[in-house]
Amino acid sequence: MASKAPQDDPAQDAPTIGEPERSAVGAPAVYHALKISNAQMGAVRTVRALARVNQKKGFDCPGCAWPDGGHRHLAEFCENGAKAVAEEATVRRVGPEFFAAHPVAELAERSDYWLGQQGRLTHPMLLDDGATHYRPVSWDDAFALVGGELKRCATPDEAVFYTSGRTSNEAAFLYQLFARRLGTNNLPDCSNMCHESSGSALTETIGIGKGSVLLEDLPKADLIIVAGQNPGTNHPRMLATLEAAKKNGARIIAVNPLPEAGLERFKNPQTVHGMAGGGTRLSDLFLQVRLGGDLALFRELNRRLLADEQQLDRAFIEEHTHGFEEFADAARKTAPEELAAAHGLPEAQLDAAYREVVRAENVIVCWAMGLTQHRDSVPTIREVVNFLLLRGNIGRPGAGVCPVRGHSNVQGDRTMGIYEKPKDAFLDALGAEFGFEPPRRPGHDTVESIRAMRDGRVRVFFAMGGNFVSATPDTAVTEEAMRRCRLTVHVSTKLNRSHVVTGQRALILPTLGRTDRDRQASGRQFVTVEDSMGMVHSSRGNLPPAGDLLLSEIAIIARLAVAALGAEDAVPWAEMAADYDRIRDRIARVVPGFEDFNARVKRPDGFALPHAPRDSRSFPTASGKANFTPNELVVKRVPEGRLLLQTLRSHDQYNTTIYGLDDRYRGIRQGRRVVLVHPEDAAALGVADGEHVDVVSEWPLPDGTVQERRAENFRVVGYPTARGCAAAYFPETNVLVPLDSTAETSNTPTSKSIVVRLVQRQA
Ligand SMILES: Nc1nc2c(c(=O)[nH]1)N[C@H]1C(S)=C(S)[C@@H](COP(=O)(O)OP(=O)(O)OC[C@H]3O[C@@H](n4cnc5c(=O)[nH]c(N)nc54)[C@H](O)[C@@H]3O)O[C@H]1N2
Ligand SMILES: Nc1nc2c(c(=O)[nH]1)N[C@H]1C(S)=C(S)[C@@H](COP(=O)(O)OP(=O)(O)OC[C@H]3O[C@@H](n4cnc5c(=O)[nH]c(N)nc54)[C@H](O)[C@@H]3O)O[C@H]1N2
Ligand SMILES: [Mo]
Repeated sequence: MASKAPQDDPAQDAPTIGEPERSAVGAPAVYHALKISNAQMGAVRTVRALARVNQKKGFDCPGCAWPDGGHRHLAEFCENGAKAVAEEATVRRVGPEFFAAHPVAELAERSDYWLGQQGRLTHPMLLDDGATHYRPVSWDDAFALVGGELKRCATPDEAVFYTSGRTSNEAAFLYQLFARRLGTNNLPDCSNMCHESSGSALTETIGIGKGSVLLEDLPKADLIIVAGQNPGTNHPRMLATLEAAKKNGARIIAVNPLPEAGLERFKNPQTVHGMAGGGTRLSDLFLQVRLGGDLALFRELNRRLLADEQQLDRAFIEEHTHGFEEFADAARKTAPEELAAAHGLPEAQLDAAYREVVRAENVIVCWAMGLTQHRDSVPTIREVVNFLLLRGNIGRPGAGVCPVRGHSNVQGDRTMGIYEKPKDAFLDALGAEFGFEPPRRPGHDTVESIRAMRDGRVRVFFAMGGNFVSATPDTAVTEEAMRRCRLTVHVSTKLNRSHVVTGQRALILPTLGRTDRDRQASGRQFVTVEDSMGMVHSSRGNLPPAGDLLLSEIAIIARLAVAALGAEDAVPWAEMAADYDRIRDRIARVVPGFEDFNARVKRPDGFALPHAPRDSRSFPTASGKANFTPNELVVKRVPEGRLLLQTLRSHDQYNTTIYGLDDRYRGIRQGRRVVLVHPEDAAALGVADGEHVDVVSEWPLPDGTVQERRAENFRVVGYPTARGCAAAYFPETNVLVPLDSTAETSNTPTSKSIVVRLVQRQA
């Protein structure tokens, strides 16, 4: 299967390579952000928009899910948050003239970068059966069309309803209600490709799939381990928190195959010292682990702790945990040599890491995609929990699990019921509130949805945000799956690839973003979001909407529901859409922790959702205690002449949204088709820095044959990554990830461990 990657940006093929940087943020970062913002918004709008990011009366930053802590002051924005705002608040527009000028076949040849640069969507657009161009359509006709197609489905399970993680709590609640009112739990979301492994592992071990620390815990920690995360690019505001923790005496260990600049040193743009001086050194120890080696690393630490009885918190283990003996047996039995084959770390570094662990009273482990997107991600995160439980590091100040979420409301969407496997208690409450019997059959997650579309079992694909075609694995298979649908519908702010790889008919429904003012029948509205630490607060857009025709996500769902279910439906859709307080009244009665929602969310800093392990060291698991788990270690064997490839983000992108072509901290400019390889691996493979290669992934099939996938024309960059491990950007490399290559239990695509070989291109 050859990838036909859009090659319309000549710059994409001409990367220039310099030295990677040794620190993150500081003056150049602010300058870079303002440059992008001014180009997109103009100076006046830039100041107006950025002045309201994360302010008490402003909007929640559409960047990441890191909390903002309440002490927000005017100049506090981060570079990548500013880019996210500029991308949405741009003054460029994509209207009917644009679609008249560009046939869909031409747009399909464009890159996500080009498509995103065109501006905000302004009109509902329809691509009719056999048509070459999108044409404008009225909202009423659009809703009638979707309603009609949904009625044509033989069962409600022939439709899927995808969500990306920017959707507000109120819109998410209404959206899942609509899907379930129709009769399906087919609610895949971006979380299936993101922190699903964290949710699976944490639910099983501590009884709740969310992190157990609050922002105020980080400065109280003695040791913070940051594993599989690149906060300098993806959660820049976290660096200020780490800096504060450091000032309070915390030690930091970075666990990563790449030496990421943001984890080395931080120059805080908000302080004189940060702007002018050398900044703060962050990591005290850098463990350059192999891809997928974290289970082995934490197992090694656990083995050492178990051999050192005085290091264990016996009182906590006795009172609060279950399964200790079985876990301890398994851990004691694993041979250090076997572990070393997986993590690849020298003995001296393991000794240093162990010393940091035992001298710390309170330990927090933070992680992101480096831990969640491997085949053994769930056992890996369970092993992290074992590590914390051994010393009682859950449920006390300054300690705990800290999965760092991606999209700004991805955690809230799940809390609101965007989940293909809802709990009975949630469905019971939802059904009782609205007087109907919700479906109980589990629905499709993201990977299952693709299979179902591919096999003709799903005929209508509906997306609330996101860019399904570019975010999912196995691009060729996913594109074919989309094409097999009768109707594909996208509620979107910006043009992307999912709009141009379509079903028989396709709709683009333009919507308000975070920054846009939202006015409904009862007046000006606000929405709410939940950050990575379970804090709920309001978000209020302040810019004039990108066009007169835009509807809010909530209005779109409500009007669609009336078209599909009839005006007599038992759910008062129109009333809820007219005044979002009425949606919050319902959420308050259905979702635990949201009692008195409307009153509490008006507090300036919002409120914290309950978290039993954090609040009271009680663990709502099957055993009623925190569960130790005996995890099997499977060392990933990479055949001779092959590398393990991770697919990751550059500094100038937000998932599939490409802001620019630089990855400044890694020293790469004006190009994205690069593959980072250790110089000695490159030499051993007979390829040279600067040479162009095809990256070919190899996936063994049950019948003994090997399936190949190819991503063409990548420049080899010699880079100090861990030996045997390569790195390249997604979405260009999604073609390489086989649909069936997913994590155990969580079914997350293995975007961070793909076996590849590099094939030289003929000059
Ligand atoms: N500016 C910006 N911000 C973002 C995003 C964005 O695209 N741009 N995306 C948002 C989203 S949805 C998410 S989920 C987060 C993603 O945030 P991250 O998880 O930081 O994103 P990635 O770029 O995938 O980086 C993965 C990191 O893990 C390391 N890693 C890879 N494999 C392993 C491994 O096996 N072990 C260890 N220990 N480390 C490993 C990589 O070298 C890299 O440093 O960021 C969010 N914030
Ligand atoms: N190979 C590989 N694949 C990956 C990953 C990886 O590391 N490697 N990471 C995975 C991860 S962690 C994630 S979260 C997914 C991301 O998957 P998605 O969430 O599906 O993708 P995004 O690129 O974030 O979606 C961008 C689009 O969302 C729309 N949008 C933006 N804001 C709004 C809004 O307010 N409302 C609406 N309705 N639309 C809006 C815009 O049209 C924009 O084009 O990708 C996954 N895919
Ligand atoms: Mo994500």
